Amino acid sequence: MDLTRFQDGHTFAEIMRQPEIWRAAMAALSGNRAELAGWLKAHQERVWIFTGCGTSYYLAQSGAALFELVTGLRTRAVPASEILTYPQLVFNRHERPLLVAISRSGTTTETLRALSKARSGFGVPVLSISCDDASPLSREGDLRLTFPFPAEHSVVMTGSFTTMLLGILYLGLQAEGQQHHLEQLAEVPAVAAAWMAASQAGIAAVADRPASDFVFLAQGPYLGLANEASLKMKEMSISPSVCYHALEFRHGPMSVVSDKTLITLLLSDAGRALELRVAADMKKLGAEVAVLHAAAAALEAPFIDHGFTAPGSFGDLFNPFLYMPLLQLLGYYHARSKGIDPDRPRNLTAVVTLDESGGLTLTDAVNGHHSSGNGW
Ligand code: F1P
Repeated sequence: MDLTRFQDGHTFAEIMRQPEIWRAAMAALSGNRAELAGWLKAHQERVWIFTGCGTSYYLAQSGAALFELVTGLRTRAVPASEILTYPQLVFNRHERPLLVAISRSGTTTETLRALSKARSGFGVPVLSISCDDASPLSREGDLRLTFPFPAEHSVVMTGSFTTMLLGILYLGLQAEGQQHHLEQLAEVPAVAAAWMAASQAGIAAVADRPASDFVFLAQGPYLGLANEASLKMKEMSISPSVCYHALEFRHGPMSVVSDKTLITLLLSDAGRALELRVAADMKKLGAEVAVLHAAAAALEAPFIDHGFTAPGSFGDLFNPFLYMPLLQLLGYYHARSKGIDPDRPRNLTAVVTLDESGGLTLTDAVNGHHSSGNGW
C-alpha cells in the first residue's frame, strides 16, 4: 500500500512544518543571546536538572545530554513525578541545583507542582521552557525560554518536542567557543526539510507492515529521541514498542526478538562500531533492522534491511534534529497502515491535569479525545 497518499490532517502537517518553526525559533532566540549567555555564566556552578512529563521528559533526557556536551555543566534528567515523590533524591543537599521545567502546554499538573516544590521547598531557581509563553509554567519560572510557536492541534507532540530541544541546545551553544556550532545549527532546517521530503517513500515503506513489535535503540543524546519514537509508535499506532540503550538490549530484552520485530537503531558517531554490532547480532536472531545514521561514513552492511543516511556531517549534536521527524513519520505512517487516525489518538488528552487527590481530570484540553476514538 502506498502510504504516502495519507499526507493529510494536522499531525502530518505539524510533523512536516518543523524546519520552518525551527528557523523562526532561532531567529527569535538570536535576539536574546546576551541574556542566555548571562544565565550560563550565573549558574555554571549548578547542577542543571531537566524535567517534564511524557514526551517532555524524553525531551529532558536528550536536552540534558546535548546541553552537557556543549557546556560541560553537570546535568540530570528526571520525570516531574520523581520530584513530587522523592525530591531528596533529586535536590541533593551537597549540590546547588537549577531546575529546567519543560512543558508544551505549560499546564501539566505534575510539572507545575514540581516547579513549586523546587522553588518553595528547596529554594531552587527554575528555568521554564514552554511553547506557550502565557502559560502558568512560563509565568512562574525565574527564567523563561520563549520563542514563537504556532500551537499544535495534534494531541501527540511533534514539533513542540524538537523546537524546545532546539531551544535547550541554542542556550547551551551560548557557552564559550561554540560559535562554529551555532553557525552549523543555522544550516539544519534546510537540510532537514530536504531529507524529510526525500525520505517519505522509504519511511512509508518500512511503516507498511503487519502488526509488529517495535524496538528503538540508542545511546547518549539519542536515547531521549528513541524513547520518544517508542512513545509516538504507541500513541499514534497503538502498537507495542520499547526503547533501550543499544548495548543494553543484549542483556535480556533481546529475548523478545522474533521475525515480527522491527529494530530501529539511531546510530551515533560516538558509539557507531559498538552499536552496529548490536544490530548485526539482532539480525541473526531474525529481527528486521532499520538504521538511521550519518552520511559521514556510508553504511553498506548486509544486516541492515533499511538504511536512512542523514545528509551532511552534522554529528551527534545536530543529527537528532534530522532523525526525529523521520521517527515521527514512522509512527504516523504505521498508524495509517492500520487504519488509525493519529489526529484522534486513543485514550489520550493533549494535557494531563490531576485533581487534588492526584486523579486524572478528564479534559479535552486541545482537541484531545479520551474516548476510544480508534479500534484496537
Ligand atoms: C506532556 C504530555 C505529552 C503527551 C500528552 C499528554 O505535555 O504528557 O507528552 O504526549 O500530550 O501530555 P506537556 O507538559 O509537554 O504539555
